[in-house]
Amino acid sequence: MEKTLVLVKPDAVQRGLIGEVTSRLERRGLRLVAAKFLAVSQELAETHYAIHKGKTFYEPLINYITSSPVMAMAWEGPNAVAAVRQTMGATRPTEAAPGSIRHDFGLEVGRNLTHASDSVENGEKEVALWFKPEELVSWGRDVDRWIFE
Ligand code: IDP
Ligand code: MG
Repeated sequence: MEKTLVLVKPDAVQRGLIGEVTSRLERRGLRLVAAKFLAVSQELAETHYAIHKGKTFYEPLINYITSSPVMAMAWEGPNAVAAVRQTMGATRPTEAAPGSIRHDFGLEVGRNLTHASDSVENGEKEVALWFKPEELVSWGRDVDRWIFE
């Protein structure tokens, strides 16, 4: 089953939106497989955002993600990567579709509330970066057959 990493970033945690983000993903039909609340270390932040090293927003981005705790979660489902990116909305809140989290709660790209893996490959890599294998819970829901075809 396709897996994706979600981070409820520091701004969303500070604003009391962990439940909102989690609720939207549950309502969508995705299945939670792992979750932890943590203060992100400099090292984890730099590894997670390595692809952005050298960009103008890299340092502010590292400061942002390490500024306050985050809620890290792994979710799974058919097309989980695309579904979760859609629920989050475009990177810039003013370009995010109405009804998406970044549209509904955000204004600025540097305070855009959430992270979601952008490809199936990165979903696997990021889930492995943030969670140990034994932290991933393999389980079934009675309702799965009414959500997964
Ligand atoms: P994504 O989170 O939608 O995948 P990326 O392009 O991978 O977006 O950028 C990672 C994060 O870096 C964004 O979510 C946002 O927090 C931040 N970011 C991206 N572009 C800018 C920018 O131009 N200014 C400030 N922060 C940015
Ligand atoms: Mg990205």
